[in-house]
Amino acid sequence: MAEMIEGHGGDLALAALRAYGVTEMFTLSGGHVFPLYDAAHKSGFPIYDVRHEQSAVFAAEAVAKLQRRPGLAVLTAGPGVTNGISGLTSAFFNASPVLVLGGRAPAFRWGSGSLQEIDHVPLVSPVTKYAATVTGTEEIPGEVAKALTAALTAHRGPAFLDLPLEVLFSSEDVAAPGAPEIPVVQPDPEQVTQAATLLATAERPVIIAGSDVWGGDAIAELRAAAEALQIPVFTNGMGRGALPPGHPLAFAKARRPALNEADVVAVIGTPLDFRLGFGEFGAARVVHIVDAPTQRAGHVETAVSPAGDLRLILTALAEHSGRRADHSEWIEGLRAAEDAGKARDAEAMAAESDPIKPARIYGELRKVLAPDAVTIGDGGDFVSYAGRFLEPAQPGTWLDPGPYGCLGTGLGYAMGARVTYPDRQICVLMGDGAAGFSLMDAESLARQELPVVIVVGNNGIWGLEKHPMQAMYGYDVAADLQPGLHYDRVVQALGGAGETVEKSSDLGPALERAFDAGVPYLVNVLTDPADAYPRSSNLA
Ligand SMILES: Cc1ncc(C[n+]2csc(CCOP(=O)(O)OP(=O)(O)O)c2C)c(N)n1
Ligand SMILES: [Mg+2]
Repeated sequence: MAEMIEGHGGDLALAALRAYGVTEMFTLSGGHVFPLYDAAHKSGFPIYDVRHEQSAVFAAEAVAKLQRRPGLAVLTAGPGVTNGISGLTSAFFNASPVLVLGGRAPAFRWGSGSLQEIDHVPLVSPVTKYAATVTGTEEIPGEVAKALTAALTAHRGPAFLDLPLEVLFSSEDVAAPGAPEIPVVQPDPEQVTQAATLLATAERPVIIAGSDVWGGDAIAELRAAAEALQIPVFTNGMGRGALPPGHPLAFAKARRPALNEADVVAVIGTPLDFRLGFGEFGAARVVHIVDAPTQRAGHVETAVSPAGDLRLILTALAEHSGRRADHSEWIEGLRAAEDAGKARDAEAMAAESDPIKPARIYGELRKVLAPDAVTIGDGGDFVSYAGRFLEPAQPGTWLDPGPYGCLGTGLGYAMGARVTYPDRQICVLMGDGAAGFSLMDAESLARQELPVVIVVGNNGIWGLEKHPMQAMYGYDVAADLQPGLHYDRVVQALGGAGETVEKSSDLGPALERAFDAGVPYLVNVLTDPADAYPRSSNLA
């Protein structure tokens, strides 16, 4: 006989969540969701709270991205849920298995004008894989299981459930949920063989690997495939660091020559979107390897597009036994371009200038970051530089907002990262504009003893908007911030610490102090507002 669980809706939800490996919730208080808090409080399930609901969803997303298991945000009815929609949308674009549990005005008097009465489901349906209202207390475990199964099935993504007040507060005695069963998407073996043949026989093949390779736990299989077929690998998103920086097939700087000259480009686990020039690589044939048929590109013609579990597909590529072209000359040529790019970067990262240029900040940061440090980008130009100058040494350590490009992920992602890794360096690279979205959560981090380092590239402008607007119109509006502001003092006022840096020689010691501080610490670096990230193409 199935084991029974008994309790109010909060107890039932938590029992189901635990079965799927959820170990904490991120939330901002509201009476509609009290039973979820009660269940957590009684059973020692950690609750982390924030100052804006979007930080709760971003924190849950960081947990989902870093740990490849569901992240949970609990949001109160109405504005709690609507404040979380940018977070849900980011999770949707990033294939992050986030579950948002929302409170909901009582069903029994729906339409009478209860506080915060709104039907959330139509609002969140377009940006979730599963969205439903739970109509009875006894249905809670089954609905949580359905939502999490959808979230964890490739192509992964967020799910949403809302729980009417009386459904969550009532008690029931129901069967405990069984062990999770996540379906594996089987690729078509013909297509996989076709892809393997194309790559093995190409003269100048390139692999670009993205977030789903990490999310699908296929990093080792990617490496095996690249090594077996001898193909240079570029990465983006959570794929960064998939091959360690010193690996003979790991490339970052030679992207332009690689994509201009390649005859076959395999894009694995990432969409053919603006980050990849929409999948047009000159004369190259494109192999698009995706984790589910829904992810095949509709806007560009591909040579072949195997869809299914990336571990299975990449293992098949590694085991391909047909004819292979020799790629060593191609790899050597790219290595020369890579080395030249690295030398240029090293020069920029060491350059003295007054005011400081962002490149120098990353030069100093690289000296103090441990190989397993988690770095988080939240901003415009300052984060483009982070993407260029920081080289994650391990996969699953770089968090960017992804193709939805939502500013404001910073401190939410930092909270999720700190909860995931209590002892690693966690470092947010933040624009001064981006700081406005989440800096208040320095209070949440300080109060809950979650130290992180925040490095603000403070150019006094919305740089990524001001420079293009100047170039386009010869003037700019709505692109200025107050120059020289002391964002470090904001964090000090909220229970953390920090300092302002104006000279490049002061950067190193300031960063050392920041990582040793044991409290949220903001290093406010005044940078050159005239410096603009060079954007000559949408491959940036
Ligand atoms: C929520 C949201 N609002 C607006 C934008 C548009 N946007 C993209 S980058 C950017 C400027 C960011 O400025 P800052 O954080 O100071 O970084 P900087 O470019 O100055 O280095 C803006 C406004 C966005 N991506 N997301
Ligand atoms: Mg700025």
